[in-house]
Amino acid sequence: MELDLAIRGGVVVTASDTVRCDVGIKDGRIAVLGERLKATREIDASGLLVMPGGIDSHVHIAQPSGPGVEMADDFASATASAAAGGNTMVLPFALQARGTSLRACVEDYRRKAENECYIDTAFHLIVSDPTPEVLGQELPALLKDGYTSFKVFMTYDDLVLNDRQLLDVFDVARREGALVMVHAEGYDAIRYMTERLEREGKTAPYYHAVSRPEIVEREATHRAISHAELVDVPMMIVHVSGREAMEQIRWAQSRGLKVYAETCPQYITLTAEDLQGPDMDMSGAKYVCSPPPRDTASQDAIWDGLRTGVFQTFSSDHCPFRYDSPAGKLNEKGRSSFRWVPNGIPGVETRLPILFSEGVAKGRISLNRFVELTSTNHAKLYGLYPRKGSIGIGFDADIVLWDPNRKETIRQEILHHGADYTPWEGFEVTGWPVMTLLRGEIVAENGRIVGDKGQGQILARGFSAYAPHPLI
Ligand code: DUC
Ligand code: ZN
Ligand code: ZN
Repeated sequence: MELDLAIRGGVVVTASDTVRCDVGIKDGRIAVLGERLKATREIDASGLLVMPGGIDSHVHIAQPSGPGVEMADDFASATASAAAGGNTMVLPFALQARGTSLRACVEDYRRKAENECYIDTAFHLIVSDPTPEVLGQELPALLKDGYTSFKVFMTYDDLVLNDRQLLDVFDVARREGALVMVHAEGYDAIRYMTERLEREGKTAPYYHAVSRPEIVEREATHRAISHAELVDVPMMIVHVSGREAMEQIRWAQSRGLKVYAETCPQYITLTAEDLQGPDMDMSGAKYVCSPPPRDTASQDAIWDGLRTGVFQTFSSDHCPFRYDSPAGKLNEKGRSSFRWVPNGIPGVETRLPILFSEGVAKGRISLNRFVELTSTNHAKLYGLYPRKGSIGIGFDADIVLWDPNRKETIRQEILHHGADYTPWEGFEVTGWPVMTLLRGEIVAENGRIVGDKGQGQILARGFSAYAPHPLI
């Protein structure tokens, strides 16, 4: 067979193996793993790791975020940023605004993404208005069209579902074989805390963290687990921030429940103190995200969960807003109270370097676990396996070449996102992506985007390997 491309001399790392071999690519897919492969084009990967491209299964792109507030990324800038950070696929959300059709929302997001993406994309849904029409017709039809996972919220005025609605949505997921993702923070407890803090004049960004303590996340996590157990449906708890919620998940897993969990870079590197800024000032808004980062003991707990298998995925929860902008963190109302500071931080480009550096380079997790947490499990959980998520015959040639020894300092000026800051300014890492290939074509090389907008496809997904369809 004449190969189109051979990646030669690197060390191939998958979730299970670490092997020195060449990778032969034909028609955008991996065709051969072998020694001394020849091809029309060759890439010298000596000294580099050859890993499946990162899959970030939790990002927000161009999502409406309240009156006058705008996300800092469109699909072009978000996917360029992701590619520069070693990713070959992202899974953003198509959010249903209340009172609107889920199908119309999805079509709207697709139009925004069409011909704009540098890497592959597939949408999760967000269900905010589970009407009989949505539950009975729209959701089942969309699941059949390849939108096989959806997120529900237990907080936020415009998104929160009550317990009965959660049960009804879980029931559709069970019947249809979808994977349901849950934002587990309790709405009423947060409202109570927010109003109490505001009454006391505690309105600085730091109080965002005080308004949603671990108890609030633990309670909602337990409630979501109980509902999922009652309905008998698999569930993914996203963006787990610390020990308390994690202990609920570990307990559920130890009882054999199909409860999966995700954590994010902010929960191993940031703390609530970051929200204080140098002087309890507005700069703390740069770190406002939900759930908020906790403390160093929580970080240790999260590492324990990453090591021991409580967590299946490590995602960025990229949710970018500009800091110094009336449409971002410093919007007029945001200056008056933490309640109005948009929740979310940028991170799609820095996810892999942070986990590699803090995890692999510091000896906390193995290389194979790194691949599993950043790529393979995302593909398996969200119905993309065995097309994505590993280096093996027949997989898409979505590959990152990684220099495990390169030292970098994360700085806003080297990143490609649309935000005007990074929460990790000055953070030093060991290990950096040097080349990202999508279906065998180079998209990013040494921090330069060399691919084309539209090179990425919008993919339909199969059912999750972790949420088997009841009829299979
Ligand atoms: N939940 C997310 O998943 N991302 C940003 C904000 C939020 O509440
Ligand atoms: Zn969320
Ligand atoms: Zn999110």
